[in-house]
This record gives sequence, structure tokens and C-alpha cells, in this order.
Amino acid sequence: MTTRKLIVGNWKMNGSLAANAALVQAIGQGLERAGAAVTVAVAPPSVYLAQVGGLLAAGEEEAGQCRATVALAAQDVSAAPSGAYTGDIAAAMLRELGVRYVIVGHSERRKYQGESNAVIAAKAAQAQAAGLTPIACLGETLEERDAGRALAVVQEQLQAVLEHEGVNGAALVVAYEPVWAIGTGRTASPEQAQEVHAALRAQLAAALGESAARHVAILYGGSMNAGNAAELLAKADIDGGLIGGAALKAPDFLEIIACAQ
Ligand code: 3PY
Repeated sequence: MTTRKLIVGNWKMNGSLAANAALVQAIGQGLERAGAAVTVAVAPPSVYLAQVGGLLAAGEEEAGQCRATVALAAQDVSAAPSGAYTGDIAAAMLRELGVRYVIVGHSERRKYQGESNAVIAAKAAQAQAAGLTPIACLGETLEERDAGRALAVVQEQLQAVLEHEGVNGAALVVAYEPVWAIGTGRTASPEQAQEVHAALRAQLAAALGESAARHVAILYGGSMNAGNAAELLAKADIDGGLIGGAALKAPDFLEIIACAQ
């Protein structure tokens, strides 16, 4: 279990120049009241990274040291370092824009872009090579859960990342996002989530040693919201949240952050 919780807002394909500015401003104002005990990040669509990075930097300068800083995260990265990959964005380019975290392997990318465990692991390696922290998403479908394969599926997904050349498992963030809880309004119960998180922690301990595994943040994602965050975040192996829809509403996002203090 990590000591400081990490709350990451995944904006997915939402936002506009005006909406982003309003959201960042509202989050910044809320954090001034909330204090600095949580690490917070937001992941806007890639076309808005420069805008949101600029807004976050300006807000922090104004607020000084009295509140949590908000880090910039990206939603995806290329599995290649550079070259003829039309539409891709290299990790080094994200780094230049001030990005600190990058989500890899979100279930929506596994589903709509057909990303495999091997591609996702290569993306994690690229991210780390450029000095970014990958947030590696893992999760089982409802069919897999009903077949009693939830742990086997997420462990296979994590193992692919841990075994990939160039990946430092101790410098990862892991996010457990059951596919059946994404965009459905359904959430894993705190007990279901804790069971998976504990299994992932044990797997990390086997690969990295107990002490390193304790320092890897394992986030829960999948319809975490202001109503269920406190119970989920109270579990021993839930070190934070990767937040979908609730990250687009400043009051809800701030309430989740408050639950993580
Ligand atoms: C959700 O909560 O819907 C997510 O997919 C977070 O990444």
C-alpha cells in the first residue's frame, strides 16, 4: 500500500478549449480549499495536452505551495520511439509537453483499437524510456468473471507488462478496471476490488520483492464516483482511483479527491 493516494481523471474523448479551461479552473479553486495530501492528475485528449498543461502551470503559480499540484497525464502513447507511425504520438513528445503519467491499455483501446498485451507492454516500456510513468490498465470482462477467470486474466495482463524488456515494474502505476464496470454505472464492490488488488500486489511482490511492491500504486477504475469512492479508497490495497465520467464534473472529482486525503 502506498502512503499518498493518487487520483487521476481520465477525460476520454471529451472537452473543448472552453470546457477544459472552466474545469481546470474549478478543480484548482477546489484544491486550494482541500490541501495537498493527495497526488492528482488529469488526462485530457492529446490535442489539449498543451492547453491544459499551460492552464495547470499558470494555476499553480497563482496558488503557490498551499495546494496539491495537478500533474498532466496522457491517455495513450505510441509503442515506437519515432518514425512512420501516422497518427501516433511518441513518449518523448509527451514528455516535452510536460506530461508525467500516461495511461496504457485502457479497455476501450483494447476493445476499439485491438491493442494486445504485447503492444501495451511495449507502450509502457516506451513511456518509461522517456521518463514518464505508465498507468497500466488491467481488467476482465463479465464473461471472464462469470467463468471464474477474473484473477487469471488480470494477472496475465500484468505479467505481460512486467516481463517486457525495458519495463521497470517498480516504476509502474497499475489500474484495475473491470471491463463490466466501465461506462456502465456498475462498480465492483469494495470487497471484489480488494480481492483483485491483493492478488496483483502479491504478483508484484513475487516479481519485485515485498518492499518494492508496497510502493507500486494500484488504482481502482470503473465508475468510481463521489458516492462510492470513500469505501473503495478505504481498502488496504486500493491506492487511488482512475476516474472516468466523474472527472468531468469538478464537484464530483473534488469530492473523490477529498475521500483520498
Ligand atoms: C471509467 O471509470 O469509466 C474509466 O474508464 C476510467 O478510466
